Parts: sequence; C-alpha cells; structure tokens
Amino acid sequence: MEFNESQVLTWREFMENKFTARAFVDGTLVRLMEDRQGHVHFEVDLDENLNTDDDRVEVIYNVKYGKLPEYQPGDRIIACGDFVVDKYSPHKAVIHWLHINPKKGGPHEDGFIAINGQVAGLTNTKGSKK
Ligand SMILES: [Ca+2]
Repeated sequence: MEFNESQVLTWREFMENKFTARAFVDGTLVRLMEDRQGHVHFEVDLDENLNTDDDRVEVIYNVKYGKLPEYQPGDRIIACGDFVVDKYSPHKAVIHWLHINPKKGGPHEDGFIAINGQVAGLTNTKGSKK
C-alpha cells in the first residue's frame, strides 16, 4: 500500500461522518493531544510544513499492543490503520487501529505505528488478561 495522505484529507472533506477506510500516512508529530485509558492521541501534520494546520489528523494508539518509543514534537510518524471521519475530533479525522488484529478475519486489518522508524503495535495480546 502506498502513502495516501492527500486521499485521507479528501475523504475528510467530502465523506460523511463515520466514513471509514484504510490509511497509510507519513507525517510529523505536532503535539500530544491526550494520554488516557491506555490510548495516546497525537496531532499529526500530513505535509512537511508545520505552518499549515489544515492538513492535520488525530492519530490514536492503544498502548496495549506495545510500548511506544520515546517521542517529541517534530518526530516523524508513520501510521497504518483505519481512517474515520469523526465530527467529534478537533481535526474531524481520526486514524486508529494502529496495531495487529488479534482476531484474524475481523473487521479490522493489521496496522502499526512507527516513530522515527521505530515500530510499535505488533505485540499480539491475544490470550492476555488485559
Ligand atoms: Ca501542514
């Protein structure tokens, strides 16, 4: 699959709320939006220009699927998962399920997140207690 940042931004603009499709994006970490209940929310800019903020999405990672490497604003983020048009997101766009699918054949495909080339999301938690 090829990177599809511009497709993601087009979907956000033209598709209805809850529209879902696969996303594979290469962007820049702007800031940590939220870190709670085992989920880390990042604001990610999808071009290399941090002066433009109309091309940002909310990237959500479930830490149950593997610890994230250390990160800071300006880091390169590659995210592969499900894109959703979400009117409740400040960016109207969420990318989540950035991890393997422990139940093969379910509605979600495998995904991952990489921060500065360090991959996370590949820990299979199937059978673990939480
Ligand atoms: Ca930008």
